[in-house]
Order: sequence, then C-alpha cells, then structure tokens
Amino acid sequence: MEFITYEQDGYVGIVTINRERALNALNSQVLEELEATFDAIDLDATRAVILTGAGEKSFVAGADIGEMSTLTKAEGEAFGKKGNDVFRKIETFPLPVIAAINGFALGGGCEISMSCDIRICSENAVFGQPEVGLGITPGFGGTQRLARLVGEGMAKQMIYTARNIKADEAYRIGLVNAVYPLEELLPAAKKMAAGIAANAPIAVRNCKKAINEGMQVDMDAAIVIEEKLFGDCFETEDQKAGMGNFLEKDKEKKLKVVPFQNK
Ligand code: CO8
Repeated sequence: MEFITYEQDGYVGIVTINRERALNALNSQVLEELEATFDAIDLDATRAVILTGAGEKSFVAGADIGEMSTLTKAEGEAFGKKGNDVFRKIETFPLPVIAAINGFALGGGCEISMSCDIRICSENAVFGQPEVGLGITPGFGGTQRLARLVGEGMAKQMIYTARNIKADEAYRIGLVNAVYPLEELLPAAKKMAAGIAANAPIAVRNCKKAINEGMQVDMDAAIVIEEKLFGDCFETEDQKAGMGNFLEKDKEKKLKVVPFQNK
C-alpha cells in the first residue's frame, strides 16, 4: 500500500490515509487501497476501527481535483460510484468506525467522515462541501448524509454556500461529537474505541446494524429490525457471561465480562 497504513492496537484497528503532500486528497488509488484495507481487517481480532489522516493539517482535503478535472460525464459518474461504494462499505462495515478528524475535512473528506459511525475532531478541523464552487455537486454521499446528520436546512446552507465551518461550529450543529486539542485527538479516539471493544462484540455489531437499517425504514419496520437483532444476542456466550456476572453480584467479574465470543 502506498497511501494507506494500518495498525492493529489490541482490538482496535487504526486506518490512516497517508498522502500528506496532497493533504490526503482521495484519488482512485487511495480509494482502492482504502477498500482493500477494510476488506483485510480481521473481524475476529478487531472490535472497533479508527479512521484518520496523516500529518497535523488535514484529515482529507477532498477528492483529487487534478484527477477529476478532465473527467467526462460517464467518467465522473463512475468516479462518484467508486467513492460511494467504498464509503458505503465503511458505513455498513460490521464494526463501529470512529473518524478522528485531524484538520481539513472538505468535500470528499467531510463525506468520508460522515460514512463513519462517530466523528470527533481536533480544534484545527475545518469542514465544508465546497463542490458548487468547483462546478460540481457533492458526489460521495454529501447531499444525502449531511442532511440526515445536521438537518435539511443546515445541510442546504452549507452545500449551496460552499462555506467552510470550523470545529466549534461543527460541534454546535452536531456534525461532530467532541473537539480536542490536536495532540489529544488520537488518544481520545483510542480510548473511545477501547471502551467500545470492552463491550460484547455481537451486541455492539447488532446495535450498529439496528440503528443503520432502522433509520432507513418507518418505525413499525424499524422496531422489527431491532427485535430480530435483540433476539439474536440471546444464547450467545456474551449474553450468558454479561448477565451471569451481574446476577452473581461479583463486582470484579461484572467489570470484566471478557473474553466475549466474537462471532
Ligand atoms: N485535490 C488535489 N490536490 C489537493 C487537494 C485536492 N482536493 N487539496 C489540496 N491539494 C494539494 C494542493 O494542490 C497542494 O499541492 P502542491 O503542493 O503540489 O501545489 C497541496 O495539496 C497543499 O495544498 P495547498 O497548498 O492548497 O495548502 P493550503 O494550506 O494553502 O490550503 C486547502 C489548504 C484550503 C485545503 C486547499 O488545499 C484547498 O482548498 N483544497 C481543495 C479543497 C476542496 O475543494 N476539496 C473538495 C474537492 S471536491 C470533492 O471532494 C468532491 C467529492 C465528490 C467527488 C465526486 C466525483 C464525481
């Protein structure tokens, strides 16, 4: 891999987009390597994933403008599909993915963060969908996910004006869950990921599936999705250990319901 690094830290996988000379902009190769990296994550040995960018300035400064500049209509659509397929893979990845946004998250950078389950950022982070200033629409899910996350009115304002917002505003509108000094961002992401990893993995996966799939349907159908995934947890080692420890009132054990089964 030229542009993606992967590190396994216990149960946590850390994916870093590493194309610093272009502020980690997404060209076709970065997208392909990103897809291959997620495909290769060992689902038995990993319980949460962190996605971040290399360096101290940029998470991802968008799709690669140089590569896009000469595309035909058909090629533009194909490039959009390529990004959308990878981002959808992240969104539906069986494990929670935390975006640790360490700087610019513009265009495709904002969009990839929105395909993650949770976004936290550094104080120097800048978010925006600048596409209309470049003569295109957001093409990696921005018109869809931004409205779902921050509401239609705010999403339309950000997209139509192409105005960037800073970390504090991103926090205020609910685009990110927390803002940290840059040096504290990755430690905070790791702490959150470790907290997730300490919980029952089957239950965590089923929660992701229930929330993601339930958000796409009406409440009657959503509740049925939850019921099935709730039922699916019973008879697992995790459920037996988790509830057993509680009933035994063994405080030490209750805090340590590991090792959970991971299938
Ligand atoms: N693509 C390609 N190269 C980039 C990009 C990018 N998106 N962003 C930065 N770079 C490169 C610069 O060209 C520069 O390279 P070089 O040193 O060779 O000249 C290097 O990174 C450093 O950038 P700057 O010198 O510009 O750094 P500054 O600190 O002065 O500015 C900015 C930082 C403000 C982030 C500035 O680089 C910028 O505005 N970048 C573009 C941001 C942008 O508009 N992103 C959105 C792109 S469109 C998009 O993402 C659409 C997604 C959906 C596509 C669907 C397709 C169908």
